[in-house]
Amino acid sequence: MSLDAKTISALTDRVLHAQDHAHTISKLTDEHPSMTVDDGYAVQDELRRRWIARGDRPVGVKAGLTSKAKMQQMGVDVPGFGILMSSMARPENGLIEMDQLVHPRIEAEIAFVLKSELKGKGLTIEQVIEATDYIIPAVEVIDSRFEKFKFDLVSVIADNCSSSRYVTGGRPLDPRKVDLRTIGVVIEKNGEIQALGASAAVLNHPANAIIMLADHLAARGESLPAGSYIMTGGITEAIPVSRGDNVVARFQDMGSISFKFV
Ligand code: OOG
Ligand code: MG
Repeated sequence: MSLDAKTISALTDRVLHAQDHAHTISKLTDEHPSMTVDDGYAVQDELRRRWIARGDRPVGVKAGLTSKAKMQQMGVDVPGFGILMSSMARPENGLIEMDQLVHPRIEAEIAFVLKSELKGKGLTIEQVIEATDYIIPAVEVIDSRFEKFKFDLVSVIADNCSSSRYVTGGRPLDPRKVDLRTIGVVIEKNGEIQALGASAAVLNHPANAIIMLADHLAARGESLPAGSYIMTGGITEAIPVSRGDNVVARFQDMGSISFKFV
């Protein structure tokens, strides 16, 4: 780490204010070029403390920048991780309020729900599947607090990897009964196809995102407890949305998720 606790706290104030009031800020590395990835996660830790202090509840975690399409779109070639709180969840078929957001984009992702703890470095795909209760479709609404949705790895980590809203839905599946590499997904906006892909786009197998996440947590003395909800990252590039847009994400054999931006 390169920043002291006082600076981490001041940066957390700045990011939290931008998240709460839907405004942009400049990249944190513009002012703190020596800021490290660990400093970025220290800001996330402080965000989580503040959220819990005001009554919010951690639900799980997300991996992001796990597909080539996403890495190329954002110009960052290393995955990052973020915290998912209960206040970020929105119901299927619901409305997402645009005036709480800056410049949102949507991503179709495979989510995992764990039935037992995953802990330690170098887990295998088999161990991840063994610990998984079910997989379920998810659509993440990301919303960078950085101007023009442009950032570097350190800054985006400090902004909790652009986490903003997420919608879970469709039908859960037993991960032992499907090929997790070939789940097809189609994203539609107002009835028109915007992007399509298959789940292997995420690190060849979405369970690899969870292996990387467990590695990251193990290095910090943390783990993924039973019951964790984990989003494994956008399969395709993220799609920008505007007020009035109707979104549908269709997942092969897992149903669809729809909602509207108002
Ligand atoms: C960072 C978050 C990326 C994903 O699924 O790849 C992400 C961003 O692109 O703003 O959530
Ligand atoms: Mg995502």
